[in-house]
Amino acid sequence: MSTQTITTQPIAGQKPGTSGLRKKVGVFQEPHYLENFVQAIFDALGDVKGKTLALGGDGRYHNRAAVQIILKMAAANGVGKVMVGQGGILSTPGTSCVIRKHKLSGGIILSASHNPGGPEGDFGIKYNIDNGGPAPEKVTDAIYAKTGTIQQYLISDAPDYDIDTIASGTLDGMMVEIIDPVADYSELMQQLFDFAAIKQWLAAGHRIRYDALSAVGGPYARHIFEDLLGAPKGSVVNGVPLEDFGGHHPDPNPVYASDLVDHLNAADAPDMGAASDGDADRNMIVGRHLVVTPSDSLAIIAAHATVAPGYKQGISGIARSMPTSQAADVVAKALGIPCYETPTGWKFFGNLLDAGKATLCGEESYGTGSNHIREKDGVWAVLYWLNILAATGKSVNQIVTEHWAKYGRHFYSRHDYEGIDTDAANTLMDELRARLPQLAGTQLAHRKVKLADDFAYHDPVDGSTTQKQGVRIIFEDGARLIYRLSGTGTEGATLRVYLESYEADVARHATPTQDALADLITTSRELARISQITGRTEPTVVT
Ligand code: VG1
Ligand code: CO
Repeated sequence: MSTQTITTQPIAGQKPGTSGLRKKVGVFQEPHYLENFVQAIFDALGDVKGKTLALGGDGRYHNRAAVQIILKMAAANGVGKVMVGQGGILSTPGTSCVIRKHKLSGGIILSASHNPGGPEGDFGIKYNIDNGGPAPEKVTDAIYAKTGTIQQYLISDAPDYDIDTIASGTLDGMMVEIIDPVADYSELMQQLFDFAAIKQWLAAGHRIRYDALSAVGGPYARHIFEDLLGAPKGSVVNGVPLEDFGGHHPDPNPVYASDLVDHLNAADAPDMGAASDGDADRNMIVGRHLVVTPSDSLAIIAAHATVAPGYKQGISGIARSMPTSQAADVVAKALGIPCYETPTGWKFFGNLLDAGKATLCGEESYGTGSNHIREKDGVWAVLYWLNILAATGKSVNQIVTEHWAKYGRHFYSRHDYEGIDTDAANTLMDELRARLPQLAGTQLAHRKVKLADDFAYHDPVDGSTTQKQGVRIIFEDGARLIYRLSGTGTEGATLRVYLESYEADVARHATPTQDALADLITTSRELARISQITGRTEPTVVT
């Protein structure tokens, strides 16, 4: 066995987006494509000699092949040891947990998260640093810079390594440990939540339905909810990770997880429904005839935080991404703790969590998490909700409606215009930005604009600044209209329009969301001239 030095040249477009590099599987299978990016990671990190890394992915098509390539490249680059999830399986939160628990230098996660999989689907790769969290921008920028100058990569000519047997061994001199992907994670969950109370709640006849959408959340959910907590077998559905996710679009929202929503609307509905995405960092919580918005979920968890043993001392602060509704801000104010507003993407929470400024974090895109790891965490969120239900004896609907009655309701919706022409999307954003200076003080429908800007974030911990993170129009009554382009798609551009309005009056809390937001929706389309510029009169996905 020996190290091969392979001559290569830069490949355009290897810039990581909101969460790693995502492309069509076919692109990742092109000669040198994956290898160039992996070598760029090692080069950007500097000295990887003797370091220990975690490696795994969401099990999608090309996961196993990519694990073999990365193992051989790691060996050739002098990495000391790699801990690999059995079968190449590790969820994103699972990897974060392994990195932190074993004090690793970092990890490589193979996932395009909520994007569809299979030979025609998407593949992705991201690097996490030693705190267990996504590489911050200075690291992803350094990796991208290396992809622009790469001339060669190193790879061992060793045969494929057996990644299916839990054991330790070596690959061309590098130590390899194949680990149970679920063990460390489920141990951490048992420290954080009141498993005895949840067990009792389930034993009393309450039922859950967890739809893993044939993605990586399945093995975690089956072990935790069925084996440890005693939910009847079959409570977790689509629990086996499949290379094409069984045709599911592994994005836990009411559109792509409509089957789960239908079950919760049925006569014999379980007490709670839940789903997670491709890499199990997202979650959706569903009550009977009610889908909890992720923004509300963050606020509700914050308001009930101390029911869980791991958080009984209280929370130091909350952080939410800018487009996430202000429901959490209201709870933070009531608790007398700060609420931070960050750009979209979990990497911006890392510093706040490391510094102890925030305990809970959330994004409107079905992402919730805490300082227990440095990623959002689907199964964790579901356990938190179960802990709340078990501790209060209330239903999901009761918890939500009582929360609105106490704090007011933030009506919230996201309208996605997917697969639009990239030039048209850029034109739309540029036009909007150009008009921002004139918008403040003007009237749009019956609302007056209080502030109109392009969100810039100043990290209070490391002092870095991130510009152009989304156009926001904030109205005097607290309503908000936000526009940004997705950084995770692989086809054309996706325009995301985020709509939010506040309603204090309980009598109006039962209004259907799209009705409550109707005037804001009209304003959002007219202001940005969406149909004129993109040719679309309706969004592709409304959540
Ligand atoms: C989307 C979400 C964002 C999330 C990101 C990664 O990004 O909006 O909130 O952090 O996906 O989630 P964008 O740039 O497409 O809006 V995951 O679960 O796909 O890693
Ligand atoms: Co994800």
